[in-house]
Amino acid sequence: MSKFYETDDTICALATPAGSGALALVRVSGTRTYDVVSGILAKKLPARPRLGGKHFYRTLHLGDDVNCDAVVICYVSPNSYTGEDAVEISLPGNMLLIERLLNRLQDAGARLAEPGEFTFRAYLNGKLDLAQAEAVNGAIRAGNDTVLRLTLNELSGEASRRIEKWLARINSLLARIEVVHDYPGDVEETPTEEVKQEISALTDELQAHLEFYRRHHKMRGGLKVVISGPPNVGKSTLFNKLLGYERAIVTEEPGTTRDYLEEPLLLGGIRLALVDTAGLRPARELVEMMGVERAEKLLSEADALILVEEVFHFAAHGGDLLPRLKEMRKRATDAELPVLPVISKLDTVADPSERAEIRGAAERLGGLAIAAKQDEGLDGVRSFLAELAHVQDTGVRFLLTERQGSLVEHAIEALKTATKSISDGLAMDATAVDLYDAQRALAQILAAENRQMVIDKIFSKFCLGK
Ligand SMILES: Nc1nc2c(ncn2[C@@H]2O[C@H](COP(=O)(O)OP(=O)(O)OP(=O)(O)O)[C@@H](O)[C@H]2O)c(=O)[nH]1
Ligand SMILES: [Mg+2]
Repeated sequence: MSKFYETDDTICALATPAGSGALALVRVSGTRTYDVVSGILAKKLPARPRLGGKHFYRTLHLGDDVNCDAVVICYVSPNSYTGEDAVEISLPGNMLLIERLLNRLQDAGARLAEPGEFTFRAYLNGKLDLAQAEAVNGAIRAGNDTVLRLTLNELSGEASRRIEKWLARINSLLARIEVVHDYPGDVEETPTEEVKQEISALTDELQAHLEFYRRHHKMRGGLKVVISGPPNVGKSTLFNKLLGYERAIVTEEPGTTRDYLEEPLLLGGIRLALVDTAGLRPARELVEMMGVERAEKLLSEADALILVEEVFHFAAHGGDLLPRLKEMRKRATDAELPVLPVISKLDTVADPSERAEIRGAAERLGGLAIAAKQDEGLDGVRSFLAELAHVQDTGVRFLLTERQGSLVEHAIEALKTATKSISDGLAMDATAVDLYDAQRALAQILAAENRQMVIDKIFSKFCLGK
C-alpha cells in the first residue's frame, strides 16, 4: 500500500482487535474531533479548552434508534498521542455497534484512518521519532519477554539516544578533519592514527548492534522449532511431553504422523512455535508422501531443529547419526540454524555402562540421549529451547528493525571505506565524504528524508487504529 496520508482532516478507527469483547476502543484524532464527536452524542461535550484529560459518560446516537452508553475520553492538543485534539470512545465490544459508530463518525465528517496513521501523525507532530514509532509496532508484535523489554526500551527513547551519540561521535571526527583542512599550517599533522582508531571503534560498536539484530531479528515474531527424524523414533512423544498434553497421536506404527502439527509453547517467557512432522522416509502412499514433502519444506522455514534418532539405529551406526540425519544436520549448520540431535528411547538399553556410553556419544555430537516416555532428559531439551532466545549481555539495549538494520549496514560500509581511504593515504576530504555518508544513514533512523518512504516502509506495516 502506498497511500499518501492527508494530515489536515480528522481520522477515526477501532484501536482494539476486531471481534467481540467486553469493551472496545475507538479513536478519533484531528482538528475537528470535538465537532465530529459531539455530532453523534445525545448531549454535546463542553467547550474545548475545558476538556483536556477529562472523561464523560455519554449516550451515542448510532441511528435506527440504536443508542449506546459509552465513556468519552478527551485530549486537547498537544497533549495527546497524536499531538492533535483527540477522543477515545470506550464502548461494548460488539462489531455491529463499532461498525455503526464508525459509519456515524464518517457521516459527521471523519475519515477512516489508514494503518499506522495515528502514529504517523504523532511522528509528524514531534511526539515520537521514527525509531520510537517503529517500536510502537514492535511492542504490539513482540513474541517474548526479552523482545518486549528491548522494544519498550526503544519506545522510551533508548535507541534514539544511542544513535544520537553515534552521530555526535561522527560529528566530532568531522570537526577534527575539517580543522586540519581549513588551517593546514597551524595544525601540526593530521591525527590520522587517532581518527582511524575512533572510526574503527565506532564501526565495531555498530557491527555489534547489527549482529545482535541479525541473531534476534526472528525473535520478534516467535521462533519456529521443528522436530524431525525418521518414522517411529518418538518425535510425537517428545512433542507431547514438551507441550505437557497429548496433542499428537502416538502409536507403535511407523508413519503415524502424516501432516505436521504446530502448537505454541511458552517457556520461561519465550514464545515458540513447536512443530511435529511426519517421519522422513520414502513414503508408501499419497497422504504420507505429501506429509513428508511438507516436513521437508518446514525444514527450510525452521529457526531451530530437533533431530530425533532412535537409540537402536544410533547404536547400529556405531554411535553416529543415520546418514540422512547427518545430511540434515549439515544443512542446518550451513544455514547457521541451532540444531539439537536427540537420541531417543534410552530406556530400551538395559546395561548401565552401555547407556553411559551412548550418552557420551550423543554429547560428542552436541546433543543428548533421552527417554521421553520416562520423562528422562527432557530438561536438557528444554534448556536448548530456552537458550534459543537467550540474549547475551552485549551492552545492546535495543533491537533494530529491518529498515534500521539496513541503514546501520550502510553506515558500517561507509565507515569501512573511510578507514580504507585513510590507510591508502588519500586526502582527508575523501574520508570526510564517507563520514558524511555514514552520518546521513544513521540520521535517517531518527527522521527520514522522504515522507513517502516513511509511509511505505514504516507506517503501512502497522495494524489499523495505531
Ligand atoms: N521405550 C520407549 N518407547 C518410546 C519412547 N518414546 C516413544 N516411544 C514409542 O515409540 C513409538 C513411536 O512413537 P511416536 O512418538 O509416535 O514416534 P514418531 O516419531 O512420532 O512416529 P511417526 O509419527 O510415525 O513418524 C510408540 O510406540 C511410542 O510409545 C521412549 O522414550 N521409550
Ligand atoms: Mg509422530
